[in-house]
Amino acid sequence: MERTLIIIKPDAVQRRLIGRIIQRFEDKGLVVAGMKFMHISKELAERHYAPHKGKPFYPGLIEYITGGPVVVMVLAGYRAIEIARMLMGKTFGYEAAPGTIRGDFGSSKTYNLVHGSDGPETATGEIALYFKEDELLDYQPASGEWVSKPDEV
Ligand code: IDP
Ligand code: MG
Repeated sequence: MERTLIIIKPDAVQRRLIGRIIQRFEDKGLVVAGMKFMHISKELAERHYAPHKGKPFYPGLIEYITGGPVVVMVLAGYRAIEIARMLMGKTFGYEAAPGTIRGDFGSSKTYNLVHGSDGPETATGEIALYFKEDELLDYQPASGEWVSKPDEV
């Protein structure tokens, strides 16, 4: 099963949207493989967002992601990366489609509620930033292939 790193960002935690955001991922069939509630340090934020260093929004992004506690999760499932990104919606809230997390809960460029890995290599690297392998659990959800059937044609 594919894994992706999801962060419920400080704005979503402050706005008490944790449950509703996790619900959307679960509803679609993704399962929680790991989860922690933490305050991201400046050092960790800089490692996570290293690809954006030098961009005009980078200082504000570091301030944002370190500005309060977050929920960090690894979600697992068939096509987990792509599905999570689709549920999140486009980066800027004002461009994100209704029905997506970002589209339904805000219109900000910076404060966009949720992070999700953007590809398999990014996912592997980001997961390693936040979790040790033994903190991630592999199991089959009881719904099994009624919700997600990887081998269908
Ligand atoms: P993504 O989160 O949809 O993958 P990225 O381009 O990787 O988007 O940007 C990382 C984060 O940086 C965004 O989620 C958002 O919080 C912030 N960000 C990106 N572009 C801008 C911008 O132009 N202005 C302000 N904040 C931005
Ligand atoms: Mg990104």
